[in-house]
Amino acid sequence: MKRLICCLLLISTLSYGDDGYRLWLKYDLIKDVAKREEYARSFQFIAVSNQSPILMNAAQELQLGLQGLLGKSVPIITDLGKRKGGVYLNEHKDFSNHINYKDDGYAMSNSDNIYILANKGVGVLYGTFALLRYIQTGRSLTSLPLINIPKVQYRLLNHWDNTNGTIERGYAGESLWKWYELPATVDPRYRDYARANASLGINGTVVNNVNASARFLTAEYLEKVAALANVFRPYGIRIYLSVYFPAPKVIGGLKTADPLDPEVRKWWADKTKEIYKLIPDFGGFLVKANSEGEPGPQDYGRTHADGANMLADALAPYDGIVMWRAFVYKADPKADRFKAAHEEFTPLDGKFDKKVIVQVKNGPIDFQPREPFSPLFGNMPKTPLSMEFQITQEYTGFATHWVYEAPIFKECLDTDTYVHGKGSPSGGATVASVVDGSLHNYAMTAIAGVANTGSDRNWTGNPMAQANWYAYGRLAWDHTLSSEAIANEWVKMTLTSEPKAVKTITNLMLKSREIYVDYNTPIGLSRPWSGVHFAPEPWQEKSPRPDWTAIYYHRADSIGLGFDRTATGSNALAQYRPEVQQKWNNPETCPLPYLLWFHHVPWTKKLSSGRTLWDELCTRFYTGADSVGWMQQQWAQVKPAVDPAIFADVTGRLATQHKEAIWWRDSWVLYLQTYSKQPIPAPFPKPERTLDDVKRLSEIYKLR
Ligand code: BDP
Repeated sequence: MKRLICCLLLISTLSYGDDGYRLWLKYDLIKDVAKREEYARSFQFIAVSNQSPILMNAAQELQLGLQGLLGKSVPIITDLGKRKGGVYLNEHKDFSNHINYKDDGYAMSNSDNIYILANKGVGVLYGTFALLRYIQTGRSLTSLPLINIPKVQYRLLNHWDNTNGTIERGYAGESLWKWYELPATVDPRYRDYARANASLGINGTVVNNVNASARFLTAEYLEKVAALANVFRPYGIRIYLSVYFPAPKVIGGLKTADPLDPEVRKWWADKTKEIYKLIPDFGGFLVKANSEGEPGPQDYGRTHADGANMLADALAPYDGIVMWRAFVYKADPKADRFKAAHEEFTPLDGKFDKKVIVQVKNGPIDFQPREPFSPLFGNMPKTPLSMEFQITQEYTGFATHWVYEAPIFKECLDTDTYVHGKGSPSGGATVASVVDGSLHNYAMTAIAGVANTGSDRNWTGNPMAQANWYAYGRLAWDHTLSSEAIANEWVKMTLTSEPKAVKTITNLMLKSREIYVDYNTPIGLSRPWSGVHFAPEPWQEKSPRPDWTAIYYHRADSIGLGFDRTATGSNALAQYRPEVQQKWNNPETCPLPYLLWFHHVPWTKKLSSGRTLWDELCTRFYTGADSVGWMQQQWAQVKPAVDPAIFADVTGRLATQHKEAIWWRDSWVLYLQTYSKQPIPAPFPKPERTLDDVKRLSEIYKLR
């Protein structure tokens, strides 16, 4: 009896909160009865124009959503007849006069029925998710968007996943792909992954790491990849593979991987044929070559274009593309890594096959918390360029720190490259206009995000990082959406619809990136030094390569701080248009967020803020770390409005973030002080620990 009471007590105290698995596709019952009834009147049935797998997926998703949101079971019917008061999911190629076929668009209208029209089934699927989003965010169905077309054609996730289940720079568990079980066992989770991506309009996924294993091109692994492709296909998602350039040697037994060697070319052509036999809608290849020790065409005296064009030739009979990465730099102590991609790629403009797109990271270095845009954008008019963003938080605090990334993506996309010069009538040539092809009339357009998903039950480790996957996908579809609108939408769909809490959380999200930059890399500092990229190590000076040390980037000395990239230094600024150079060239007028990216500034120099460099740095480090305390207080206020499990999870992560923000602050301040020789300005207290203390702390993360 006593044992029974104990058991009952235990059960009653266990509360199972939201585990985050459903992401933004939660479909919980709308609490407002009147609103529910109003919506319900529009959903007497779901009619489909055909029963293709993709249309049936759309219909079933809508059925699932309506069941949850409205508590109403809505039948799926295959003949609309003269029925009214329902939804008609209509795929019809004749709409091509109105909706761009190539671009997966859809149209919606609400009259006697709600109509979702598209040329392709996938367009209907996207429209269906948009309709659900309308309901999830409590919007009226009378003003559905008439036509909605994605601005970019290929919208991809890049997974940096390895054969052994690890993920390069992944912080949410193991890989989603269970290679050892595939193809016989197909985890139902793959379908939920596809649903989530389709809900955003993501239409492609590269399943393996850019530091690729040749294993993926073996017959054994291609079968596994094909099993995944089968799950993704009815959600409009094509599969792509990262390839290891010397694969013809490693698994083909050839003596060379020279892209101009006929046998090598034949090997790739045969391999590609084999792939398309298994995966008829295979998307193509992603390649990291001659970068960070990865082999490539330059090993044979050939160019990036020679390598890319060879793969394009192999893909010629099929509807596939080559995404060739521009992330390259060499271990040259005299060079500025900033300049490498521009130097290697601009001479090749116009030399790439029409099936090749060059994939460029948003900044010239490497996914820093804040970077200027890559000078390649705007300087390759004859070569389609695609954007590579990093969603996984390699440099923005792993799965612990709360950093909403939409402002990082937007900042880059909205920057003017000044290709048209100043005050041009076309109103500026933004990075987005390069990426969406409108600036140079690119024949194809693409955008990629390095995924932050993993095997953690909630997909992204930190529940708040789901918003980054979401924001990337929404911006890949439409880069004109604002960070705020996307955050607001995501919060309502994922966390709460209580207006005050929505406002508080949206505000937190919008401020989170700037707060992170302040305590991590303010005023244009960067930190791509080698290692796991977790612990602060601004003192790191030993490495096999100079550009894999910290001192290479910040250049602290007794005079000042920052990398001189003007004509007196590396002159990287010359890679930008004159108008951009003008903005950043003069340390007096260079905006503070970019100052140390381009200038070596004396410690005592007065900045536009009215403070000296040293005082400004300290102010940023201290207010940044303090602001995490503010984030904690703000988050505490939304407790009644969000799920208890998610609330507790984020509360814990914020506590760690606060501790680590102070650690970053102390590390930078104590280290830089050895050069500046300046006191910590009032009113900030001196760090409670010494430089040796913080160094010891960072060493812990290197222990085996
Ligand atoms: C860097 C990562 C490294 C990647 C590389 C890349 O530290 O793990 O392999 O980028 O993008 O940011 O290839």
